[in-house]
Amino acid sequence: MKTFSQWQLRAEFARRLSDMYGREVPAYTTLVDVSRQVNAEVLERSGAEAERFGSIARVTAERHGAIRVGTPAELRQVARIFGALGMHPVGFYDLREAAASAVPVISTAFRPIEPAELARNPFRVFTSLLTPADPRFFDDDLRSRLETFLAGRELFGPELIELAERAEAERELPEDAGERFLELAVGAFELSAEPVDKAWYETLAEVSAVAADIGGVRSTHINHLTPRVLDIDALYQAMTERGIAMIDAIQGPPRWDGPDVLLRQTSFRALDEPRRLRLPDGSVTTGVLRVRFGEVEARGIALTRKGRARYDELMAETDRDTAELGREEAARAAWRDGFPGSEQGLAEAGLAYFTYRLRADRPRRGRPPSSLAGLLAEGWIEAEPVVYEDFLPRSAAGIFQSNLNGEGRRDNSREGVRYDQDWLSGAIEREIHDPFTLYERRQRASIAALHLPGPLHSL
Ligand code: OOG
Ligand code: NI
Repeated sequence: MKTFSQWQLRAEFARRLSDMYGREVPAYTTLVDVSRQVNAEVLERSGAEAERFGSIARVTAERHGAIRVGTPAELRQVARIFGALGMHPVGFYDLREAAASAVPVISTAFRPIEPAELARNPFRVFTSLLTPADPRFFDDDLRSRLETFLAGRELFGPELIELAERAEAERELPEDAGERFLELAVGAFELSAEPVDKAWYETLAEVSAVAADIGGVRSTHINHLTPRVLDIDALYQAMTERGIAMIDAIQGPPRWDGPDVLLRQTSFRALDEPRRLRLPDGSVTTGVLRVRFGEVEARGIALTRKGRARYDELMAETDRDTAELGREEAARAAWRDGFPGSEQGLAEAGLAYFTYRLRADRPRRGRPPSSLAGLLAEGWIEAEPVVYEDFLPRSAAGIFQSNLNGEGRRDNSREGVRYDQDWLSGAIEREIHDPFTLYERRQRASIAALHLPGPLHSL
């Protein structure tokens, strides 16, 4: 009998979720279509160069999603479902601090961590947890009403959780069980038809639209699904030409002549969707809520800690110079002066991660040089960029904006629970992997696998 391995479950889950979301949010389908067109054009224009950051098969199937849950117990269930798919929590993001768009959540991303698994299917899900014990957002009364409401709902049924545990433990499922698991898992993230309690939803929306989205309803849903595109500037223009209004701009590094770095993203605002609302007198009416939106992204090279610090400085410099030069010009100037314009420059300055491998046409005689720089220069090895698999807090804060109408309400004078990475890891009851460590390990493993004689100096 056929079985589903973990990666097959992951790829199948991503595909079925995408089909479901496309039926529910037609603008998403437009985004996927336009991404495909743009990718085909880039492939034609640049050939093999276009696949430096992943094969076209990987990139075409590649998606990330975002979900939001209310309690540590719900988050642990999510971790089991993603664990079944070979996805592990990586990185910690605190979106409560973001200046203009603070939202009461902390987040991590579930994704594969092994290179072979990423190559098979890199599906990742940005996962946020509400922070009811942050008194800047919730007073004691609202916090306790919220916690009572959340304790009384069930997002994932026992059958789904049991199948997830089995898939995680056995690293595969027989065909029937796999089919059932996929059906239940995709179903858990569909938008529910159950009426929404209007007064309760609005109470939370006064604090934050994101709080209402998470804690104002008795179910959860995928709130966006993001295809990957090889030229995000071309995509932005094509979407605008089709009359779809995107958020102000593209988040992340600017368009420039140097290597693609980290992550660039853009999105369109949440759309009006008809929903059934329950009024205080018990009657049900139809209204509109805006909870789901579309996003698209381009991925580039993963930066080292040092590279990331440089990146953060350049973003700050861009902010400072924006008033004078305009954002695009300020960004271009900062990057031109402050960042290497080539992959080689990035490698030499230790700003980005690469994997190295022996070249087929390397010299067959003589002693190989004893440094990576020498090996590269004399044609013994070649470097391949490591693609960035994670998210950026600032872009994430920008993406949350797609859900926000007003600023919400916040009282900065009070302090509460310290929601840091250790706290989140304790809540999930799993280790949260450090993204830099994962990239570093990958670079090291590739150097070790060169099996060159003698000690090797790094660049
Ligand atoms: C998640 C926002 C973060 C991204 O791509 O940075 C995100 C959310 O809206 O729940 O998806
Ligand atoms: Ni996203």
